[in-house]
Amino acid sequence: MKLYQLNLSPYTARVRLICYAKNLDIEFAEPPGFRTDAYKAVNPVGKIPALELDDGTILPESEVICEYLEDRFPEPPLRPADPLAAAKARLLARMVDLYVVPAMAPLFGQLQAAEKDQQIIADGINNARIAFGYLEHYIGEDGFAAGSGLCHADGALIGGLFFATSLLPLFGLAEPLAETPKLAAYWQAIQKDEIGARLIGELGEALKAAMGG
Ligand SMILES: N[C@@H](CCC(=O)N[C@@H](CS)C(=O)NCC(=O)O)C(=O)O
Repeated sequence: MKLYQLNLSPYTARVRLICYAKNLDIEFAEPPGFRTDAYKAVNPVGKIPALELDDGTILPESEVICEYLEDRFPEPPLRPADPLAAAKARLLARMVDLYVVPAMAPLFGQLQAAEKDQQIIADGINNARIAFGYLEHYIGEDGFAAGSGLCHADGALIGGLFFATSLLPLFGLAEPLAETPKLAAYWQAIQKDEIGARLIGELGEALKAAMGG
C-alpha cells in the first residue's frame, strides 16, 4: 500500500499515527502536486492524504482511511472498545474537522499578506476559541483523547492543536488554550506520548521548512 501524504498536513498526521501505532508496512509518497491532472488521475479529489491499496483502489479522506486501516489491522486497537468512549473519539475528530480547522484556515492566507485583514484575524481567533470550547467539553482526562490509551482521535487532535498553538500566537493569541484547562492538560500530556511526540516533531520540522527555516 502507498500513502500519498506530506508531513505538514494535519490530516495526514492522523493517518501516520495509525501507521506508527500498528507498525504498518505502508510506503509514504509525495503527491504530484495538489489537484493536478497527474494526481487527479490517481485520486479524483486531488487532496492528501490518499491511500492506494494493492489492487489499485484509492481511498481519500483521512477519517475513512483511518477506519479502513482499523478494520483491516485491528491490533493494537485504536478505536476505544467502550461505546461511549468510541463515540467521544469520533466526536472529537469530527469537531476538529468541522470547527477547529475551518476556524483557523483563513489565517494561513494572512501569514504572508502584505496588509493584514484585521476582521479575518479577529474572526479566526474568535471561532477557534469557540471550537476549543467544544473540545473542552469532551476531551479525555487521562492524557488521551478518549479512553485510557492512544486512539484515532489523538491523531486528529494533534494535527489541530499543533496548528492552533503554532499559528494563533503569531496573531496575538499568546496562549490559545488558556481558557480550556482540560484541553491544555491534554496537549501537555500527549506531547509526552512516544507517538504523539513523533508526530508533533514531524509537523514542527515540516512547518519550519515551509517557513524557510
Ligand atoms: N477532508 C479531507 C481534507 C484533506 C485536505 O484538505 N488536505 C489538504 C492538505 S492539509 C490538501 O490536500 N489541500 C490541497 C488542496 O485543497 O488543494 C481529509 O480529511 O482528508
